[in-house]
Amino acid sequence: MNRRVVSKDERVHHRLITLPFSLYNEKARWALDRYTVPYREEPHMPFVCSIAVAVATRGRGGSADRTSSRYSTPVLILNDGRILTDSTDIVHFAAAGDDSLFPNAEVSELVDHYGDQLGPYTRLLAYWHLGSHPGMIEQLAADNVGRREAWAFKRIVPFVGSQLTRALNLTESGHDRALTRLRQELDDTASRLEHRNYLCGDRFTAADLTFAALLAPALCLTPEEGFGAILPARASLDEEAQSLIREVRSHPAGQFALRIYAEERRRVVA
Ligand SMILES: N[C@@H](CCC(=O)N[C@@H](CS)C(=O)NCC(=O)O)C(=O)O
Repeated sequence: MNRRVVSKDERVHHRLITLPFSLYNEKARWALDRYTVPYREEPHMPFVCSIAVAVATRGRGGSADRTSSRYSTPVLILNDGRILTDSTDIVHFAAAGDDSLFPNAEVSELVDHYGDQLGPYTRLLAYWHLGSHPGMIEQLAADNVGRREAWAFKRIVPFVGSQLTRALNLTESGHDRALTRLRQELDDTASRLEHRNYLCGDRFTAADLTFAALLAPALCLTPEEGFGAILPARASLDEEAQSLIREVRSHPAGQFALRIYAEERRRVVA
C-alpha cells in the first residue's frame, strides 16, 4: 500500500512517523488530511516505530505520558526542523487558524479524557485479539509497511509480542478491565449525545475526531469507511472478536463514531 506520497511538492512536506494502524496515529493523520497539510507518512511496525522515532529525534524522543513512552508515535517532523511528539499537538498544528476544532476548554478536556480513558483500552483489546490470531500481525505488516520491513518484522515477532505483553499488561485481568472501561466510555458518550448531534454541542470538534479515531480499532474500520490504514478483515477474526466489534458497532456511541467517520473523515477544510 502506498501512502507515502501525499504532497505534490517535495520541498514542503513534513515527515509523519507512524505505527500506521494505531489509533493515536489515525487521530493525527485525520487532522493533517482534513487541513491538507503536506506530509509523507513513514509507517513502521511496533518496536521498529520507536527506533524510527529515536533516530528522527536524535535520541531525544518526546515526553512520556500515562499512555505512552518517550518514543511513541505519531511524531511529526516539520520541514523547518520543529518536532511534534504528541497526537493532540499535531491536531492543534494542523488546525492552526481554524478555531472551530478547539472552540473551548470543554473540547480540550474531552480530547485529553479520551486519550487517557478510551485509547489505552481499545488498544489493549486490539492487541489482545491480535495475539490470539496466529499470523495476523505479520499480515498487518504486509498490508501497512514497506516490504523489507515486513520481511524483517516476521523474524522479530516473538520478541515484539513479549514486549507488547509487558508494556500493555496483556493479561486476562488487563483484558477484563479494558472491556469494562470501554463499555463505560461507550455508555458515558451515548449519554452525552442524548440531546445533541456532536459531543460538545451542535458542531464537529476535536472531541468528535478524537473519540471516533480512538474507537476505530474496536469498530474494525476499513479504508472504505475512511480509516487511514489496513486493519484485519472482520471475516478473518474469531467469534469472540467479531462479537465485540458487533457490540461496539451497534452501540449508540459506536453508531455515532461510524457517522462521524462517514461525514467527516474525508472532509477537507480549506
Ligand atoms: N499520548 C500519546 C500516545 C501515543 C501512543 O500511545 N502511541 C503508541 C501507538 S498507539 C506507541 O507509539 N507506542 C509505542 C511506545 O510508546 O513506545 C499521543 O497522543 O500521541
